[in-house]
Amino acid sequence: MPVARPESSDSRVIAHVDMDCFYVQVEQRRQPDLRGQPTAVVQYNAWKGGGLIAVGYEARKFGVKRSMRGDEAKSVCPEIQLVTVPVARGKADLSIYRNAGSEVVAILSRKGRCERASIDEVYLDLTEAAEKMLSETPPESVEAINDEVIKSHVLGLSAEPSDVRQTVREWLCQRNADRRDKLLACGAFIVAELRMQVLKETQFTCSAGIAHNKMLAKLASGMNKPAQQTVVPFASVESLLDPLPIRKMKQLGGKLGHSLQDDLGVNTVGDLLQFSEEKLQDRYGINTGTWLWNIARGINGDEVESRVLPKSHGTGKTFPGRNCLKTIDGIERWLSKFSEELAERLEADLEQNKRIAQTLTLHASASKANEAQSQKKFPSKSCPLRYGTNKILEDALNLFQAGLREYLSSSSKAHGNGCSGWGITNLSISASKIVDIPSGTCSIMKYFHSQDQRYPSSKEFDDKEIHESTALSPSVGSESSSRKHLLEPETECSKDGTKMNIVMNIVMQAHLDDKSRMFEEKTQTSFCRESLPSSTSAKKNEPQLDSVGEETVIKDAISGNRSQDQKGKAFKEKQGTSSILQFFQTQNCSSSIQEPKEETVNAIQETAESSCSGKADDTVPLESGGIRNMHHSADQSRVACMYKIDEIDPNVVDELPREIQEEVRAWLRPQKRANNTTKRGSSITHYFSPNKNM
Ligand code: TTP
Repeated sequence: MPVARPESSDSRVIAHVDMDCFYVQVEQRRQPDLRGQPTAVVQYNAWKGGGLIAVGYEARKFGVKRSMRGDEAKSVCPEIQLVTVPVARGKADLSIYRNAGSEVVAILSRKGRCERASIDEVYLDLTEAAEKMLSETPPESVEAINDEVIKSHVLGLSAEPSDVRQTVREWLCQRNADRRDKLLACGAFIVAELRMQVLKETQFTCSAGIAHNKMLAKLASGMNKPAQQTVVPFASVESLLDPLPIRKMKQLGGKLGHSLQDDLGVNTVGDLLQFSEEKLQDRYGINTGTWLWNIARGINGDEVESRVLPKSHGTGKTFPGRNCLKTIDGIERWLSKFSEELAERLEADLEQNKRIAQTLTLHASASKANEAQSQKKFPSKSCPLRYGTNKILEDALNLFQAGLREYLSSSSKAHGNGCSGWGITNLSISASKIVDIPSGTCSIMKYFHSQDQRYPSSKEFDDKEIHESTALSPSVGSESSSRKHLLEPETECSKDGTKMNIVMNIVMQAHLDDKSRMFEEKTQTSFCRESLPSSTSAKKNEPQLDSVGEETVIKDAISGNRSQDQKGKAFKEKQGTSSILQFFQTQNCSSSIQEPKEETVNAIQETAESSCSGKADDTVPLESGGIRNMHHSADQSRVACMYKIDEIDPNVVDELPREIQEEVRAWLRPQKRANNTTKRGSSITHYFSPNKNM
């Protein structure tokens, strides 16, 4: 749903930079012989020459379009060079394009806040840089204006073709202009400079839109391509928006756009101007009504987020027509490849960027075997993400099974009889809710990562763990509302919360892994699904969707990775380790560890430091790497373990592996200083007390 945000200021300078025929440029850089030749990049599937996914501008002149297949492109442009996307694991491997996008982002982010919006698009907030230029070297003082700036398209300027350059120069340098337009003129200088730098360092061209908000900048960036930039002066906003087909606007391509057309007769953005805000609110609700009223006037307060790294990692494949997947074995084979790739990318993100992802989402589309199914979408499903190829595979399969059950049951209900046929035409998994690991956590992560993932945790999902994912895009895994504030990185407070979250996660997982290991040794029963052929493991783990009551539960996000020879070494060396386990035993927390049949889930809830958050009830679920349930409910076998960060007993640190004790102590110190009302000397029992008053 669109969110109506008032503009913080209409004197912002926002740029949207979009690479030109991006994959083609990447391929032309790899194979310089292709430069200047009509070129397109085609998908891996060779049917009819493969589907075109990127078309170079030379090929566009011949009428080649992205909607064509290679054979058709050849018929309209016999000289066209078709390059197949690189392939790995039987599917397209986009890493060269992703990495090329990162090169560009690194350059563009030099001048202001930078938001990577997709593999080849970036928003920049250049307000500060433009203000600096305006005060220090305003455009009229620049003696030799670079040609790239003069080539800017300034919307609303009218001039004879022979005078265009002079008219643009005059607009850029006008002394008496509105300050907001002067800032945009400075933005044009800065963006031209950045684009030239991108070309110099990467050999890629890009186009850009420069305006006072994201919406207008994005609209403008595609207006003059390739390798050009377009500025939207204040006075031109209305004429830009007026004729735009309403369905072309972001968020209006779907139902809302249809309703505007069918119910209100609104076909262009200009048509919207005739409706009052109240009328739009009456019809579409307060938020959407205001948002519509705003966009008709070019008002958009969305901030450029500071994000140079991707928001999510996703991988998938389409299986059109007869290639659709019809068996669980087939699904598993592909999920296995996807899991491997996703795990590799998550590892790289952790290693290079110190980030962890928290949500795994599975998306699928099913072919429509009958009328009932044609009305039903295969539901996307999410769950907390566990690291490691096999764990991702296991969880993805469980998500698939859960989605399939729902899909089939609703189809057969609608159909009134059994309906078991299914065929998957599109399958993907993604990792989202990516957060930074707070500084100082890295060595801890390394500690656990240096060891194998030998002991996976719970194999079964619970209804409360598998979330319906409403997001259509793989990049956005949806979360239940009670989890929305999990590991919010924005505030210092939440950073500390995250820090502790991770530490406690590790502590819990390490201990519970230890416990499960003991159990395993005792019973000679292997929980180690990785030791089984993946198909066996996955099938054995078909989810039993038991309910655990109303509380949202969170399973582990960070796997404790431990090698066989090192397993439990650090913990077993420590006599004190057992006290945490004992505590859980006495609290019945670990009762289900003893009973593998009573598979439940882990959830430990942590209360975020209320003094920071300003909300006493700001409970944050702590993702536990454990194996069994720690959840509080009327059922005493599930105990909620609540703690406050500021009440952490420093003694708990003694229970950690020696290698990381110092680091954790350092984290706790500022917490203690920050709150001198903290009760000291509380015991581990007190600290984990399930009955603690939050
Ligand atoms: P776009 O920015 O949509 O297009 P483009 O960069 O190829 O061309 P333009 O100059 O018109 O912006 O997409 C960026 C890349 O994303 C594109 O080069 C290939 C890839 N892509 C796909 O793989 N599939 C798709 O359906 C689309 C639209 C893009």
